[in-house]
Amino acid sequence: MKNIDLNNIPSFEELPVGKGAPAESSWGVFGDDAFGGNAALGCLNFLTPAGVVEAARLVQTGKVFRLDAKIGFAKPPLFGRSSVVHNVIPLGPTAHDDTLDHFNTQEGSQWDGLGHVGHFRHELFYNGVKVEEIRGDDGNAKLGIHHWAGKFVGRGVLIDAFGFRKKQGRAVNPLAKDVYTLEELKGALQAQGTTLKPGTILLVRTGWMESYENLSADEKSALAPMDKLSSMGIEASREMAAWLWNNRVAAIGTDCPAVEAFPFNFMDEGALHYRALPLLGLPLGELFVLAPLAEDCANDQRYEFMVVSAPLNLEGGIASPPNAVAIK
Ligand code: UVW
Repeated sequence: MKNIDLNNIPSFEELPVGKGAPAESSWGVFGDDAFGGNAALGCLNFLTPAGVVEAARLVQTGKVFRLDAKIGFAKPPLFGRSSVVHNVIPLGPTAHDDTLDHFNTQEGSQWDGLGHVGHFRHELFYNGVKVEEIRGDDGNAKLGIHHWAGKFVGRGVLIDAFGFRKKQGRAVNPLAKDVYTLEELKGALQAQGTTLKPGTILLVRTGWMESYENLSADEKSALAPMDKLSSMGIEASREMAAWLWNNRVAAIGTDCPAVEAFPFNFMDEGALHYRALPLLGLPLGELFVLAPLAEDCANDQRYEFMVVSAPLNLEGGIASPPNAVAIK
């Protein structure tokens, strides 16, 4: 495994560094050999043992906030994904197993892994991994979610973009397509008195989950298909990608369906999904539960905490429920 000097990471403006790597990509920064190496971690390389120790120091009240929703909360799941079926199987008079049928790792709260989305023009995934390597006999060995299974721990920061906009007296409807701009995120951070430090797991509250939870069953069904869904999300610009990279953000998790506003044009190279996953190796988190955490942060004015996320230890996995908690 290549030893990475975190003090010597190129700035966004200096990217790319790898031979033949696409513009605005971090390919090669974390090593070329993704097998068991650092490249499979992408920006999770910004999470270090020293960062974990520092994050643990943020634990002061002992309050724990679960960041993923109950499995099956989205009825039906968004984007036409399959509905999970939970079966309790009697083993004997007083014992049981249980199984989950049709479980899609992105049916609800999720981290998008680096095998989820490749770059449509380059036809390559993060660090130049080919689609055959994701789907073929390799079993997604290079970019599987299993690489993240014991790595996703560090300092978390919440940007309450939803709360910030409401405080300014501005209208906000998270269920309609609209963008939280980079300037807004910076403004919210400043208002909160929080700064980004290298190796931050950044959480951004858009308000989408609470708005969704307030809908009737029929309204939830109506908005679930890909061509019906709309959502607020964060700006998907070069400047946003540069800001995230230059601040050494390790991952970004949000409470909306796509991190960026939806719908977005899948043939637009400027979409955050392309900027983040195949180009920067930045994990994207969606449909997180952030409202209770935001309320607590507003109460004690502390928007930083420890995040512990244990993605499924699934060899070759494409995505995973975050299995995450924030600890304050
Ligand atoms: C979409 O943008 C379709 O979201 P996901 O990352 O869940 O595929």
